[in-house]
Amino acid sequence: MTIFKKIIDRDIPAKIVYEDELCLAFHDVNPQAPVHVLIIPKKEISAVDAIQAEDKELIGHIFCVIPKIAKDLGLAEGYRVVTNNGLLAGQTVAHLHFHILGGRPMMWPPG
Ligand code: DGP
Repeated sequence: MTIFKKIIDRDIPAKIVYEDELCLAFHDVNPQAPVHVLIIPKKEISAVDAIQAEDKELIGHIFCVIPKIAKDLGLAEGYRVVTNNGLLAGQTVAHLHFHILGGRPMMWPPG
């Protein structure tokens, strides 16, 4: 079981900013920007690589929710959505998550 499943189950605390039947969003414990929120499916999907065709609606739903969260967090001027897939990309938690980063200018290319 991952740490994010424990957050979904309320076994460990998190600063939750959004929740519905399909997904949960909460502040990252190690923020890389003034605003750094993670949005995760409640379904246990380990990574982008593990997304199945049956998850299309769920993933689409998450991307419909992201702009609402960004607006609520005051990111009208722009924000970045990032997902790390696999070790080389720096994925450290094996539960699919999208980082929502904002509140400062973002560099490109990313590191
Ligand atoms: P990634 O490296 O893409 O797998 O991102 C995992 C993120 O999860 C990382 O930015 C730190 C965050 N994180 C890890 N453990 C916890 C936790 O227990 N609570 C919260 N809120 N965030 C966590």
